[in-house]
Amino acid sequence: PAADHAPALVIGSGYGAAVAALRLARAGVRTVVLEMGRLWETPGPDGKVFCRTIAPDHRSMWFRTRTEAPLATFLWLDVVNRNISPYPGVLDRIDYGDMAVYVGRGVGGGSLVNGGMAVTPPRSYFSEVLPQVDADAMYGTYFPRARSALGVNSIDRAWFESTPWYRYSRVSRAHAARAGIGTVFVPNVYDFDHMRREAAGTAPKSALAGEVLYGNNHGKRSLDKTYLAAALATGLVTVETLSRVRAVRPHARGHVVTVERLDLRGRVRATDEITTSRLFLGAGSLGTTELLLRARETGALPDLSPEVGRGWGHNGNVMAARANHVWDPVGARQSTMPVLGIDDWNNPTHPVFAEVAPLPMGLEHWISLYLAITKNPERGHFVYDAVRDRARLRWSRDQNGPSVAAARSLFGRLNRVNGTVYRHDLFGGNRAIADDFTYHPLGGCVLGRATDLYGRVRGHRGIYVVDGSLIPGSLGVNPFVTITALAERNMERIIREDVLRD
Ligand code: FAE
Repeated sequence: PAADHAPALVIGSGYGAAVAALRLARAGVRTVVLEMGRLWETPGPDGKVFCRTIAPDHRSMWFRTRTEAPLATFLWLDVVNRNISPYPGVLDRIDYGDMAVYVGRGVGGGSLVNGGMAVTPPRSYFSEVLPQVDADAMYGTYFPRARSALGVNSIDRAWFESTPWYRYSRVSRAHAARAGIGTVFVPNVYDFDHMRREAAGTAPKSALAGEVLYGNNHGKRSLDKTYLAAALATGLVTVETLSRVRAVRPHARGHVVTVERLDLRGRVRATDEITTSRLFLGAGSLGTTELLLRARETGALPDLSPEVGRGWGHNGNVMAARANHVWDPVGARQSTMPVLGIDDWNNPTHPVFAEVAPLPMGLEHWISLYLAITKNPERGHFVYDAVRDRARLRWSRDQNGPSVAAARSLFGRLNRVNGTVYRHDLFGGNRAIADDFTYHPLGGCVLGRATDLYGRVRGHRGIYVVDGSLIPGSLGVNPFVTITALAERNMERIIREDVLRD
């Protein structure tokens, strides 16, 4: 049964939301977390919580009859996707026409499905993106705090150099070196000690069993194991699952939210209202932006800034794959947790930071796969579709031009120097570069525009944005460490100035 009043209410349970819940609870504030997805802790009939990436079942995707994996085909055959029965699965794909966005659903948000890469952006680019934020404080205090609470660790270099599970990374490193381009090791939240025990056969396999995207059964320090576990341990936090927030409006006690309680078939079994003095929006770039846009456009929160819905970007995400020579195998065995990035970010015309991504198919395929993060100045915006009561993203395919050009510049160089070619059979449509989806939605309620410099929503007191929608569309690296660190910074201030002052 729902509490009808919560001193603090957090919507969503991803990175920003988890930080908010923990810091509020540590300050002694009773906090309710509303998450539309389920709690992922009960094993299914196969004894596992999550299904396998290459054999997806109902647990894989959010209310679908067929999976929609980012790599749809192999040798032009649709061998990857499966028919499934609709269920609140852990991965969602939101289609906006020219751009599709993958997000996590469940207690832990994106941390349940992502690749765990825990990258701190280069300070110079962070300052370019968020010049209003004190970089000394971020790099001295909040990034270290976030990395520590997230359980970030690094792969043992000697093991990396010798294990068959990272041959694919070493191959890409050698190819980049031949083109005169450097690589960097990237930390991860996957427990590398566990991974080594997987390799030794003394621990149950997860990263070494192809698990990623639809959840990891072992090894990964997702938020339910870190921030959210610590928040629940205070005894002051309640998480209500299958609870989707639809609307927010003002109320004598602050604000009231309308929550739809879902059943496992996606039907709304009840609609409740909860009032709160402090409302923290952590529903992610798409979720938070949609809630505020709907509230402004329906007149529920009329004084919200015109900036709500603006400044969205996909962090310049594009994917590409190269076909290597038969004498240069990448390995049938591949760990799903990326540990290497090709770092061409200082390239004056085409900056790229390309994660060397795994393609664990259990057989040798000679493919090098990359998730390239590029510097794309284009921004999209959201409009409210009153008929369907949802936000629509305005983003056209040609806005990917700078990203595709940058990726082509980097991978073209790698291909020329190594005598290799693109693979055209992986993304559908016979394309070498996949530019129609992203894993890194950012912006929509940008810090200092739709909110003040700490995420307080402009126009309505007592509403705060804590997630990736604060970041203006581009970060240059994988975003969750920055989302977490920024939430730490903002929550510290909000608790001191707003919450404890009551
Ligand atoms: P997020 O984690 O998306 O959490 C939002 C939560 O709110 C979700 O649990 C939603 O279900 C919930 N929600 C949304 N709307 C509502 C509503 N109306 N009512 C109730 N609940 C709602 O937000 N980033 C990295 O840094 N490194 C990586 O290696 C990496 N790999 C990725 C791989 C994949 C496949 C994907 C999809 C993403 C990856 N990312 C990675 C991105 C990262 O997961 C993402 O930036 C963060 O999860 C965003 O955090 P937020 O707190 O903004």
